Amino acid sequence: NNNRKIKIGITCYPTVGGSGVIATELGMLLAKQGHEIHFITSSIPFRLKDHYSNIFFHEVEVNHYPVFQYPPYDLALANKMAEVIDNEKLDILHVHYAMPHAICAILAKDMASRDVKIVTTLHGTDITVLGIDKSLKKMIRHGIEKSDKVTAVSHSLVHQTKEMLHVNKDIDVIYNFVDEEEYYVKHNPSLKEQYKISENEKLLVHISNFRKVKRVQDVIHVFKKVVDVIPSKLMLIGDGPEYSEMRQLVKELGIEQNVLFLGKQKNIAELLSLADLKLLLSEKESFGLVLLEAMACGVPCIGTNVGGIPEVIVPDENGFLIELGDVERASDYAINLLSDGDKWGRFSRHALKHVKQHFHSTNILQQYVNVYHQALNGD
Ligand code: GMT
Repeated sequence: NNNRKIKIGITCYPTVGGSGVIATELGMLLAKQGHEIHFITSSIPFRLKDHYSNIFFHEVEVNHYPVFQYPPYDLALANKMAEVIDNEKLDILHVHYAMPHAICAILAKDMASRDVKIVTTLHGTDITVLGIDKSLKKMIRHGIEKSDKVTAVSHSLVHQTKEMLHVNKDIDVIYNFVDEEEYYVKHNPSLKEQYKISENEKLLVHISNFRKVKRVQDVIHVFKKVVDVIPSKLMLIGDGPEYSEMRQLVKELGIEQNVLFLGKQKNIAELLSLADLKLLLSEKESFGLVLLEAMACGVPCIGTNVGGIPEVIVPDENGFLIELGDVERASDYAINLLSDGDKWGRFSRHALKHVKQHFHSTNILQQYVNVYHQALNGD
């Protein structure tokens, strides 16, 4: 019966990051449809808002014993999962990341007395980073093969997973989505004033966790070329390992007055709505959720022709693709678009339409529910 309400356990890394966002948003959408959601995580997912009587949170507590060199998070998680499976009579355990979460789920299923079905969603980092690590390859493959259903956030990630790990498992592509109630064009002119962005200036934006793979330095170099020609500002949102280096680079390039480092921020939609262009120039990116967030706020994007980015950006329609590191071309595209108001308007409208057509939360939610039913029916 495909209308029955399902009891779903969800495990993700609940801190900032695309996979945590998707897992949490999905949990909330499922709850709105009447399914019962049990988050099993180390802390309350950061995007979790409001109160729902059918969303529960089970905290994984990791004790630090002097005998162990490392706190056994994975085992504590598996134990908690097994408890929740039995106590709450879960039908599905939906884990985000094969490593370690699918492995924990398999162990939990072994320990529990109910035949819970495991659905694993691959987001990239575990495959493209950990998959290279020989000591983990076998385990990631095991996590995928022993899951009842596996999904990935882009076709590119499916290819990469199959190539790197030699798995035969069917992997369904289910794209990411944004919460339409949160991400839409939000006008707040006073914000521009607060950030001292004047009316004649264009605003470029980049959002990431400032890991090396995000190549924030390329974003800054592109901006340097743009600001030489067009009055503009660059807003950098997020924080991470490369943050200080990037501040230094901005100083060296003499563009401190034009680059705003905001650190981590909430209400991203309001900030995105101020922007004229979004840059994501990563060397690895299995999807690029921030691109969707930008497009949902009517912002055209320039991205690298890497991973899943070409599945999100349609070149010459809602943005442009460049080869990795091609700062020259990216700045040419940026200057061209920012100096042609009509073209920019077309791109912006296409961006809004594109998100609605291909990444609408209602569609994506239905695809996940179908996968749950397939898992339950043994398809
Ligand atoms: O990109 C990150 O550093 C965070 C990472 C995560 O695990 O949250 O993001 C991955 O999952 C997102 C949601 O599916 C995708 O939008 C990102 O492209 C993906 N990151 C990488 O592949 C590097």
